[in-house]
Amino acid sequence: MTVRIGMIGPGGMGQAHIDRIHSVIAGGRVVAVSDVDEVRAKEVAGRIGATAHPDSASLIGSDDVDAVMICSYGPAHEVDVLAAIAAGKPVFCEKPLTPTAEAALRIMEAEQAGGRRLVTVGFMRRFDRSYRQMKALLDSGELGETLMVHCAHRNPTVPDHYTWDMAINDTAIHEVDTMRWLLGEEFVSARVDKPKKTSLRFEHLQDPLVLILETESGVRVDDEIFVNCQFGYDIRCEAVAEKGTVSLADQNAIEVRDGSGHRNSIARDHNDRFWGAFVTEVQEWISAVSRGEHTGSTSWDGYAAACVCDAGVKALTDDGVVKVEMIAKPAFYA
Ligand code: ISE
Repeated sequence: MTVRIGMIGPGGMGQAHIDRIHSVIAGGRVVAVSDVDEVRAKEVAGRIGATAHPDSASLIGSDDVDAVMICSYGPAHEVDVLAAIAAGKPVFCEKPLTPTAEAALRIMEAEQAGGRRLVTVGFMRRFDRSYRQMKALLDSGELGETLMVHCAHRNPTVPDHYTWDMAINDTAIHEVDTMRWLLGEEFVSARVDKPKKTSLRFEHLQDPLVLILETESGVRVDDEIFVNCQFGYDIRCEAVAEKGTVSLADQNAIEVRDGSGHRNSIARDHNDRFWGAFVTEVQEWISAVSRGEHTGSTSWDGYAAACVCDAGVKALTDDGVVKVEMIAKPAFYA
């Protein structure tokens, strides 16, 4: 069976997913698109032989669409995720599921009322080979208990529409989810350290910043967020355990040795660095949809990440440690 996918918001991320689905991923085809920019929807639809819908509601309701992929702007996600749940269709929603925990809670309530897990959140790092190897080692217990994790998330730059809070709820949210998954526990508090700011980009951003999180058992995670670092897309992670450490290695495929020295390349963006993770993530989602199953992160993961980000955003404006407020995990997501 070919899963007929309706894509909402085929911007950069959406078009990268379309390319993957139509080239290396099996079992799915994007048959419908919609976008707030109708010209773009028609252009993308024309290029891939899909139908352009005038709006997301008509795409979700279409009998030709089996499953929905949402790649639009974060604040637009809630209404479309709720519509997909109401239509009983599996929905893959790019992160953040919603920019606030309150909105994610409404999604969880609707999904539970429908009685079926339909929502998958696009937290692709869980599918990255290196993070998976790191998790397998930590879970084996060989290094003892994990005590601390040092992360860095550096972007060469960010677009003009990037607002001050996005450092937490659009960028650090990746580490928030990946660390919840890696450590298998929830965060209880957040604090933000604000170092000297780079002069090379927007005045309205605290860039860089360091988000410091603590888990239920006391593991401390620090996450350097530097979204205008200029030089490349640089993702680092080192877990410190009782008997050793484990880190992500450099992700370069080749090393060059010549008259200028010995060097390797640095990824330019997330599609470059996490290409393999995106392919595995979307392939697993399409395969699960065709079997009538659910895979990947749930609405609970989207909600839990939003709760931590809400605390992080508060810690960015107020000083000091902010408690993470979260409901108890519903049995539906156990
Ligand atoms: C962007 O939305 C992403 O998801 C990227 O992975 C992240 O590095 C970037 O900071 C975000 O703005």
